[in-house]
Amino acid sequence: MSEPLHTDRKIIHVDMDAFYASVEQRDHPEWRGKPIAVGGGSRRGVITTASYEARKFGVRSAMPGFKAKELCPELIFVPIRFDVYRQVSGEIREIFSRYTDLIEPLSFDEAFLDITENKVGLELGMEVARMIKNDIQKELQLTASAGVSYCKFIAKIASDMNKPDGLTVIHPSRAIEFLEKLPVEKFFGVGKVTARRMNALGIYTGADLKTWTLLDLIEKFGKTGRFFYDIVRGIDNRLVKPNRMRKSLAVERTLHENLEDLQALQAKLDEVLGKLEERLVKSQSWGRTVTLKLKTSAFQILTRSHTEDVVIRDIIEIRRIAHQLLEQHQRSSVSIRLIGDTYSNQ
Ligand code: TTP
Ligand code: MG
Repeated sequence: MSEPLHTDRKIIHVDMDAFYASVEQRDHPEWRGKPIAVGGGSRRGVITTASYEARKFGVRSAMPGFKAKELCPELIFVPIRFDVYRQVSGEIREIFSRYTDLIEPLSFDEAFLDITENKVGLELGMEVARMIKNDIQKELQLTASAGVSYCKFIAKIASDMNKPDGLTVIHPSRAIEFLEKLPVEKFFGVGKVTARRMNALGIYTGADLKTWTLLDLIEKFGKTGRFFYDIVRGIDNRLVKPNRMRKSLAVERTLHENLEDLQALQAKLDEVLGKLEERLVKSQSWGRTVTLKLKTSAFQILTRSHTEDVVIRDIIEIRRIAHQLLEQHQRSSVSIRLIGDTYSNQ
């Protein structure tokens, strides 16, 4: 049933350390070595990220500014400068392009690189990663962490393992053991809600996931179940797709007959969400907004959106929001001929 392991590729995942905060400390020497938070200075704002000095106090991305200040009274709030981060992101990409053209950016500060064949003719992925990190350090005065493995999933987890300034290689021969030990929270799409559900089922690590059949995983976790099934077995054949930074994922479906019954529409929404999850698992890109789209039998297009301040990183949470939007809307029992769902906005 499962596909063979393809372990002959070399993939690097690069992720900048405390990206916005590091750029601010680089450009403002007076903030170096100090706890800073980017954004969150307004009364109700949340912070985008914090310097490592601030993280020692427990300050984190997505935390309300007032709470961060409670944890770290010395905290300096600095304004967000998206234009500068976008510019630096371009400079980082230029460095990547010296080594390969197979670059898939996931956000301003992270990208996958396929360096199986690389422009500098190096054999070891680790050597290429080290050179990239060096270039970034020397030319941009910033640090990056890199993960190297034979597939995207493991490379991405590896880049997060020894932050900041980390370089972690997971050789294919160690992959299975590594995945078995991995806590479920590290798997794609598993946020707090899904982790709680898994824990309740006795699933805490990759090894626990592995004892489940494909059918049971699909039944409990939808399309993402198949991803879990494959990934704990080290199977991830997704290619590095150049220049494909996704802004949104959208799926919609025209119904065979107009529907106004909530339950019937919920079933259709589940189909749409299943398809969306399938694509989400492939792209593994995050968003903060879930949008429900409906077309009425009178061809009127209606959208209902919900945006969170922080990225929604949980598949069950995305489902819950979409269903809530539908329930709210269908209180007025409109006759519907098309239903769709979009997940967007990093
Ligand atoms: P991350 O790579 O998640 O975080 P980071 O680079 O700040 O820190 P780390 O060393 O752990 O990688 O995100 C990259 C940037 O995206 C981050 O600097 C700020 C922004 N961001 C938000 O705006 N909101 C968020 O919720 C998160 C997590 C990040
Ligand atoms: Mg980062």
